Amino acid sequence: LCPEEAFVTLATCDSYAKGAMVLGQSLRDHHTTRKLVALLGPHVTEEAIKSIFDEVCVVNLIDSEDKANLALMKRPDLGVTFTKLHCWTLTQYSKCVFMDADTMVLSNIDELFEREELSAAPDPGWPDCFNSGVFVFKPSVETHEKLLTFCSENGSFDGGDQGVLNSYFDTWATADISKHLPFTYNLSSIAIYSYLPAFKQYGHNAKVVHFLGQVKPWNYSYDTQKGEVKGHSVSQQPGQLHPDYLLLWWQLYAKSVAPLLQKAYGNVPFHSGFVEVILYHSSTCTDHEQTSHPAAPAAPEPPKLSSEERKKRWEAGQIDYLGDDSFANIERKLDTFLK
Ligand SMILES: *[C@@H]1O[C@H](CO)[C@@H](O)[C@H](O)[C@H]1NC(C)=O
Ligand SMILES: *[C@@H]1O[C@H](CO)[C@@H](O)[C@H](O)[C@H]1NC(C)=O
Ligand SMILES: *[C@@H]1O[C@H](CO)[C@@H](O)[C@H](O)[C@H]1NC(C)=O
Ligand SMILES: [Mn+2]
Repeated sequence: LCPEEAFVTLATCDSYAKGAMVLGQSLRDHHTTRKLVALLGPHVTEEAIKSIFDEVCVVNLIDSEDKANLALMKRPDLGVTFTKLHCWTLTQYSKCVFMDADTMVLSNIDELFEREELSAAPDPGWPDCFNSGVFVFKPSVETHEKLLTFCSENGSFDGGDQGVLNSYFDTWATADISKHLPFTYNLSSIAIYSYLPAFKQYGHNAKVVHFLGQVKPWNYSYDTQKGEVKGHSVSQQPGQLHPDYLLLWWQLYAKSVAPLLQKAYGNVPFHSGFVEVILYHSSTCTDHEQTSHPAAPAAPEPPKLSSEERKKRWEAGQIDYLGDDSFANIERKLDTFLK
C-alpha cells in the first residue's frame, strides 16, 4: 500500500461530479492501491462523492489564499483552470495522477506512479502537445505559485488548462520520451473511428477511455430495465462516443453510483440548482478540451437585449458572463454604488 500517492480528479459542476464518481468507482473496481481525491468547485454537492473518494477538497478560489485569488481577479475567464491547478497544492501526497472526470479506467493503472512529472499522452488534435486529461505530477507549493503567475501573466492559448500546462511544461515534446504515455492511456472514444485500424490492433490493451468532446456520457439517458443507452444512434459515425464504452459507463453508473445518489438525495434528481456567481466563467461545466475536429464557425453576434430581457435571463440562470454580465461590467456597476 502506498498512502502517499493519489489519483486526483476535478468536478466543477454536478454533471462532472457524476463523471468523477464513475471514474472513482472504476479505479476501485480495478483494485487501485492509491488514495482517491476529488477537487470540487464551491457549488458542487459533496455528499455522495465522499462515499467513493478518500478525500474531498472544496476549492473556493474567491476566498482562498492570496495568490490564487489574485490570479482569479486578473483572469476571471480562467476560473476552471485555476481550480484544476489547485491539485499542485496537495502536498500531503508525494506524487499524483490527475484524471479528468470524463475518463474511466478499464484496468489497473497504478504503474503510472512509476513515471515522473510531467508525464502525459499526446493530444489527438496536435501531437506535439500533451492531452491534459490524464497526467502524472508532483504536488509542490512552489510549482503551484509559478503556474499561477505564469497563467495570469501569459494566459492560455486554448482558453483552458491544456494550453497553460503545455506552455509551462514546454519541453515535454522533446526532452524525455519516458514522459510520453502510450496510446492506451489516452484512448479517446471519438478517435476510435478515425483510427479504426489502430484500434483493432491495440484496442484490447485499452486502459483509459477519455470521453473527449462536447457530448458526454451523462448527456444520454439509460433504460435500466432494458440495459440500453437511450438517444444514441447505433450507426457508427465520427464524433460519436463509442457505444461499447458508453454502455460500460452507464452500467457502472447504474450499478454503483445511482444507488449512492438515491441514498443521499432520495428521488430528487441530482442537481443542487447551483447558479454560478460573478467570478466564475459561464463555461465552468466543461473541461475546455480541444478535439481533432475542426472548430465550428463562430456564431453570429447575438442581438442586443433590453434591460428587461436581460433581467429575465439572469433570473433564469442564463447569465452572459462574457458580454453584458461580464465581471468588468459588474465591477463597474458595483463601483457606482460604492462611490
Ligand atoms: C510567460 O511566458 C514566457 C515564454 O514562455 C516565459 O519566459 C515567462 O517566464 C512567462 N511569464 C511568467 C510570469 O511565468
Ligand atoms: C493518443 O490518442 C490519439 C487518438 O486518440 C492518437 O492519435 C495518439 O497517437 C495517441 N498517443 C499515443 C502515444 O499513441
Ligand atoms: C451536456 O450536459 C451538460 C450538463 O448537464 C450541459 O451543460 C451541456 O450543455 C450538455 N451538452 C450537450 C451537447 O447537450
Ligand atoms: Mn476531458
